[in-house]
Amino acid sequence: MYGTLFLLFWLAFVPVDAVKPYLFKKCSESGFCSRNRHFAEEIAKQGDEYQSRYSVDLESLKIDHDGGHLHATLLKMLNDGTFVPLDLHLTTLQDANLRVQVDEVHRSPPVTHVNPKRYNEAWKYALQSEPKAREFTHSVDSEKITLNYNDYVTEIQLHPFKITLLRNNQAQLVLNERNFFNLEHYRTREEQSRENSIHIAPEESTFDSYTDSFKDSRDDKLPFGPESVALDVSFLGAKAVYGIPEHADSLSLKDTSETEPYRLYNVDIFEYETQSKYPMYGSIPFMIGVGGESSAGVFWITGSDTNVDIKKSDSQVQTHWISESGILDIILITEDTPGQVLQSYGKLSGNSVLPNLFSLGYHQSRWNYNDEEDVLGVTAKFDESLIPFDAIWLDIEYTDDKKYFTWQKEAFPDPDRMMRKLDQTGRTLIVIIDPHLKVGYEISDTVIQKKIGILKSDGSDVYHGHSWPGESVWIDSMHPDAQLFWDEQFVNGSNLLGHSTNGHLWNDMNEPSVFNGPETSAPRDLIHYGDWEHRSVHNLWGLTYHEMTYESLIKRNPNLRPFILTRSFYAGSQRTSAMWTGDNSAKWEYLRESIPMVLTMNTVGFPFAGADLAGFFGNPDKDLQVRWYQTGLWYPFFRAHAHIDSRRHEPYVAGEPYTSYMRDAIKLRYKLLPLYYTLFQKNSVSGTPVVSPMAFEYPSDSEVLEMDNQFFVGPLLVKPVTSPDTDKVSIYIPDDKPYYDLQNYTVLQGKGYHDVDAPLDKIPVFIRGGSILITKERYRRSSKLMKNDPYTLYVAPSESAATGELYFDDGETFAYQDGEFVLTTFEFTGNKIVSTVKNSYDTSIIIEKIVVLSDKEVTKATVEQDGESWTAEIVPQDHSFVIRNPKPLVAKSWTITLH
Ligand code: NBV
Repeated sequence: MYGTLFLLFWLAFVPVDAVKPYLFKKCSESGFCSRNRHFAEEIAKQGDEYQSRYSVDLESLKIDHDGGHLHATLLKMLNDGTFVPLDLHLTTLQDANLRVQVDEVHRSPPVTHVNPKRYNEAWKYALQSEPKAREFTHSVDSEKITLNYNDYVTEIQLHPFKITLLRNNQAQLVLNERNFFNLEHYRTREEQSRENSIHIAPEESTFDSYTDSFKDSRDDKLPFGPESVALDVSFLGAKAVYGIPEHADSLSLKDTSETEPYRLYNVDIFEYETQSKYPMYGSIPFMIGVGGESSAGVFWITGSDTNVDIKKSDSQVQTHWISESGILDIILITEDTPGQVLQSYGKLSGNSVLPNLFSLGYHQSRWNYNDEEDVLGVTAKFDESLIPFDAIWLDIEYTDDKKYFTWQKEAFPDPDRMMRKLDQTGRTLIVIIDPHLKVGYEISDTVIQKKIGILKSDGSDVYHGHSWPGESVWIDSMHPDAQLFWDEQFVNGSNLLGHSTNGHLWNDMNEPSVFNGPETSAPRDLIHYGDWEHRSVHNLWGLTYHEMTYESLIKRNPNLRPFILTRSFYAGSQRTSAMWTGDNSAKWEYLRESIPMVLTMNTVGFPFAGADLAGFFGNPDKDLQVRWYQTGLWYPFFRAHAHIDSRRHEPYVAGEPYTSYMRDAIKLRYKLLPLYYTLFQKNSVSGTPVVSPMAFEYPSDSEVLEMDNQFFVGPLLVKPVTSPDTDKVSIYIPDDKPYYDLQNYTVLQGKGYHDVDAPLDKIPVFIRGGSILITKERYRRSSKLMKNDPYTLYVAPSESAATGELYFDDGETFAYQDGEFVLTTFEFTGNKIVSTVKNSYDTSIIIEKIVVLSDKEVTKATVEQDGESWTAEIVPQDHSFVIRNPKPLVAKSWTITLH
């Protein structure tokens, strides 16, 4: 009786809006994860007594010094003393340190329709091109092989197999230090289950090797049985590790000794929780370790389900990477700073595409704007309320019965006309196209008939499952013919975007989300182009889908930078898309969580990230909404979006004073567009974050390593307010420079914590002394209309000096690749401001105002440009003075002298 009462009580009070844990595998319910954790535990128990089964066969060594390659046989000893040979391949890299690959040499499962090889193509998606090798010299003794190249030394210990990477004679990374390396070689079920089988070591488990006992994946055929690959990597000297999105957790990754590992498996996680290690929509298997004087990166290149365990101690961070299938393919980077590690990562995986400028403005979305009138009505309301915005979004309901590439004719009789009208105020339309294609219309018919969909596990036919439209098939974006078919749907004049140039794309549900599939995704034994099992490409498939859309849009209009938002992503997604953190809730904890999530994306080379403002599920109260706009304006991707059941809450709906506070936040973003664009350009060439964690700016300050509620945007230090009823925040100043309040120019100075006032209308943001901030200040309805607007500079000196940088171009084409851009630096030296143009093109944009944050007495400014000179007026203000209308052309060098 008490039991029943308890159950009723529980049912009544457990929130219904929580993730459904039973849908997702825990490590203990996942064969490969549980087997490898077990293996690690058994080995750890044996300590020094443990005899590793892996050793390098010196006889097999093949070295190509000049080419930068080393091959050797890595022997895996079975119970009877015989060996399974594995191919160990090391490449010393130009843009990083080392690549290590391990594959099975003889793998001969019975011939079926499934590709028998271990999947070895993940790098083709994760990397922008094959990494360049660099030459090395080597020496060998009876215990180890040593490779020398530049400042690097790699030691390969023969038995037990272990690799140590040293830089400047300091060991930074160690592979297999704990002997957790495990590559489950091919063996039949029969061979494995024989009594005293030679294939299963005493320290191994056989749990779910040939079947999957997890309720929703019982049909998984697991044609190759156990095929996991796992390795431990120690970050010596590291105090914190970052990366491996996507998780709704802290920026600094936590120790997992007593919890679930961090799981990387792209899933449609309904109503996700905060501070959790659950898998989410995307995955980037890249981690950076930071500590003291050095930083290191580990890039674990695989497309399959992956779990990462983390163990922290005072002297190091130990990690254990466990993947379901594929070869071992890992790239290691060792540098001084996390910024340099990211730079190397960017050279490998590619940097972010330089965004179309409009996409850095504010986006207004909801599920759904109902028809043309609604779209244009919302646009007009923004204009009436003097709130700028750049893009309006259409979710799945714009289609005819969720058949993508069609329009609901009554609601949207003439999409081309609607886009033309939007274009009149410089606005863009973004429409959703999901990969599930409703069965029974020409698009899905063609996919089925051409067999360019994801195939059933027996390979016979296109797989059918359930999603929003009901029964659906999934286009297989790994298939080259799928690309050709997709191109046709986007061709100029086709049904979706007509002839418009202001239509862009949103790719959702590309994990892929399959309502009736295991863990809300595709069964792992489905088949993709190349006869690869879905199991091995799962995490990278979402990338292939949005890349296919990108290619089609480029073909449609080769000189327009496409904008694509993707929900699922993989390493490399940054090259063609933006991402957002999926279906959050209108609650304070999700506002707080959005910051570490967006920062994490910036630590793995994918800065174009944002979270739905002000929460997807539910209705935000007005304070939360205002605080979310004041936080969201800093996300590289700044979009409001809402669930179909939520009330309308566009910023003009709230009323005063809330609407004004949100308007101020949005206008601040528009004012800062030159900064965001310059930061994106920097990122696109050097991989530096757009929104940068404190730990990346001050890696040797142990105070900031765990900090994920304040950050830098270029020279701006931001501390958003993320709790209700707050009118003060404590901000950490990381150095001795002056920090100028952007609103009133008062100064905070002194390393340490400072309390600052933060009533509801206040956004705590400070310019770091020593910087020049470049802005545009005129109100326009959209970024496109700001194109020729003049600039305003804020000079924030530290010890009478400051510098700044500005990049701009036409904002939408690829002409910048042919040199059509302006890149200029600014330098303030106490009584002069000098602009030095590094690259230029013909434009008449000027500087209309310079605010110098200094109490110095100045009466006159002389401007010199192109051999001419003129004077500009000085207007003194509180804590500053203004140089009014100096009017130099921004695209040519100039000097202003202060008297
Ligand atoms: O397309 C509808 C939604 C979309 O609004 C949201 O942003 C996506 O994350 N979509 C998910 C599918 C249904 C969510 C409950």
